[in-house]
Order: sequence, then structure tokens, then C-alpha cells
Amino acid sequence: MADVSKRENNPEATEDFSQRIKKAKTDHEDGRGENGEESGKNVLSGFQTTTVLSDSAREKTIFVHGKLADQNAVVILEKTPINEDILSEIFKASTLELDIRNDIYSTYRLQAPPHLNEMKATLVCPATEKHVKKYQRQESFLVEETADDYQSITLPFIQKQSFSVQWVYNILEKKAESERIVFEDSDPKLGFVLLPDFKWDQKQTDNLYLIAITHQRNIKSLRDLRSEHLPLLQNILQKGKEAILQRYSLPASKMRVYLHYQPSYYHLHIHFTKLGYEAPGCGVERAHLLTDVIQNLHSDPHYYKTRTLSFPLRADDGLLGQFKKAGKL
Ligand code: DD3
Repeated sequence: MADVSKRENNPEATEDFSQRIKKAKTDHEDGRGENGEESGKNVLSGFQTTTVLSDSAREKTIFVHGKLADQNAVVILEKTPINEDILSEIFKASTLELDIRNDIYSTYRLQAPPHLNEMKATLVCPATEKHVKKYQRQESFLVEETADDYQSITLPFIQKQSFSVQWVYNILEKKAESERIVFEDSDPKLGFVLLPDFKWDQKQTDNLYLIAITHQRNIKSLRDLRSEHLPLLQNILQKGKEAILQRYSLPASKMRVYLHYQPSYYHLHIHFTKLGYEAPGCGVERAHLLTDVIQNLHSDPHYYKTRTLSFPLRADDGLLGQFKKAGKL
């Protein structure tokens, strides 16, 4: 397994690239947050649980709704994968209690030293009703959205909602996460910022997850893509793959590069996840491979304007309500 914290100085790296990678990935290595002033302080100590929204034994996650200083908050706790690089230290420095011994088989309760036993915690505060709903376990329904449905149902819904993408603008303007940027092409038309998604702890490449966010702010989703965007999409595919190879030694043949439809935020972004990691939303009902998108736009400049697109919606999603109201379900 590649140790993502050990970066080789590749003399072949482009000038632009080598300039950008120097500072990244220094946070998280000591288990502290990126806000220096928050290091060591437990902002979650006052968290009062209201309900468990969902949990998964398989994914080792729990989504909790609660209150933090009188504000609504959502906390996500996740046990992170075990990294090969810390194995020898785990074997050496842990305490072990025998659980079961039977023939050649035995099980133990192992307590690893605290620094090898981290969990990832994500806090949304203040959380809106939408955040709370998003993590509630929900049944999904597949919707088939025609071009007309998009114009008459989906587009008005998106515009009325005005989902905040302030966090995206913060990234593009270097007001947040600037030290996490893996690669940037700052061209206003073709440019993008590539950085690790929130979901990735960057401890190991097994669950590698990066997002490319476009500098162009007027492309809401896959639906808005036309052949005029081909240079942008080609650029993201090409330079994104190169940057991930340089930084994480992961070749394109190990990567899934795709868009979500519907996306969770309406500012064009591309997902890069490691093949073999079943990232949430990488299934056929939501993911569109970037290579397919590029080909489809090559054969029909208005492919995504005119096609019927299928996607899943959760039971409590307002958009599902709109489709029902229009008699489409
Ligand atoms: C989000 C979709 C949005 C909860 C959670 C995530 N990657 C982000 C803010 C900064 C980010 C992301 C909304 C929000 Cl856990 C509610 O995602 C983000 N920064 N996906 C990065 N790097």
C-alpha cells in the first residue's frame, strides 16, 4: 500500500505542479485539525445527542443529530481503515486481552495506542433541516427525468432552493482548505481546483476520494454540459489524472472519474475515486463516467440537454415531491 504521506520529489513533475504540492498534506498528519487555534480543544465535548440519524456496522459510521451551543448540529463519526504503515507499531505497542481460544483459533480484544486509534469526525454546525434529512435513513425511488421535466420541474426546484455553495467559493478563492489543494489550473474557462473530498481522511489510498471543482461558476450540473464544455472536461480528466499519479502514485487504470446526477451541490464538480473502493454514489443509477460524458458530447453537442436521465431520489427529497405532484411517479 502506498504511504500517501511519503511524497517523492519527482523531477518530471511540471513546474506548476511541483509548486502546488509542497505545502499540502501537512495537516492531519499529527491528528490535529487545520485550524491551529482549535488544536487539542474538543469542540464536541458539549454536543448533546438528539437522535441517531443512521448507522452502518459495515461502514463503521454513525450519523448523529444533536445540539451544540444551542445550535442544530450533525456529527458523523467514522472508524478509518487500518493502514499497513502502522501495522508493526500496532503489533508492538498494543495491549491484548484473550477473548476465545479454540484449537488453532483465538480472538482478542486489542487496544491500540491512542494515536493509532483515531476516528474521523465531521461536524456540520449550524446544520439546516436539509443536512439532518440528508443523513436520515431513507428509501429511494428512481426518477426518469425527460428534457421537459428538467425545465418544468427540476430547474425551478433548484432555483427556488438556492442551495448554498459558499464552501465551494471559499475553496476557489483560497479562503478555506487552500493548503489541501493537490492541483490547480487557474484558467477562468478551463481551470479547476483538485483537492481531497471531505470523505477522505488521506491516511491511505484505499479509499482515495478527490474532487475537481471548476472555476466556471455557471455550470450547475451534467444537464448544463454542451460540446462547448469539452475542452474543460478534457482538461480536468487529463490534468486530474496526472496530478493524482504524481501525488499518490495511482495510475488512471485504478481510478473512477465521474459526475453525479443529481449532484449534491449545483456547481460543476468531478469525482475521482479509487477503483475497488465502493464510494457512496458510484453506482450506475447516479454516476456518469467522465469518459462517457465526453464521448456523448462529441457525438451529440446537446446530448445532456435532450436525453432522459434517470436518478434516485430519497423519500423525503423535495424534488421527489415535485415529480409526484406532476404525476410522474
Ligand atoms: C457537505 C457536500 C458537502 C456535510 C458534509 C459535506 N469536500 C463539503 C464543505 C467543505 C466538502 C467536500 C455538506 C462541504 Cl460532510 C454537508 O461537502 C468540503 N470540502 N465534499 C471538501 N474538500
